[in-house]
Amino acid sequence: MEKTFVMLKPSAVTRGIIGNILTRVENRGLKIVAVKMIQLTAETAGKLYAVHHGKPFYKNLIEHVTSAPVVALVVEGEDAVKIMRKLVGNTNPKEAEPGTVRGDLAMTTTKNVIHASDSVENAQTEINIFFKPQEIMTYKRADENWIY
Ligand code: FUP
Repeated sequence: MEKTFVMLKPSAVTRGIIGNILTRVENRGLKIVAVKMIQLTAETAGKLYAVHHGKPFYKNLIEHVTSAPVVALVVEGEDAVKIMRKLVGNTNPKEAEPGTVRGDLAMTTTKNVIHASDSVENAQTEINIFFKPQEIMTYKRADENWIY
């Protein structure tokens, strides 16, 4: 089983679409093993988006993700990183396929409502930024034998 880091951005929290997005994750068969709502500081946002530091959109991005609370999650499943990325869709919602979170629920790249790690290595780094090991749960979904 693989773990990935997912974050519902202020554009999701303030629009009241947390449930809509989490339902998609759960319905797919992925398991939510950690969840918390937090107000990001510029420092934590800077750690998550370190690779983008200095890019033209960086300031807007940090401003957006610190503008209201976010919901941070650890999501587990077979190939969880790849599956979450497909579920999330293209970075630019205007290019994202219908059926994806961004393709159904967003209009602009800055306010594209969700983040999901792009590799297993980055997933581990990002999980460590937001969660202590004891905050990540282990349990069996009742429908696990029917998912796999
Ligand atoms: P993604 O992995 O799809 O979230 O996309 P990136 O890691 O490339 O970008 C991270 C975030 O930076 C995006 F979610 C939104 C922001 N961004 C922009 O605002 N403009 C861009 O051109 C690229 C990214």
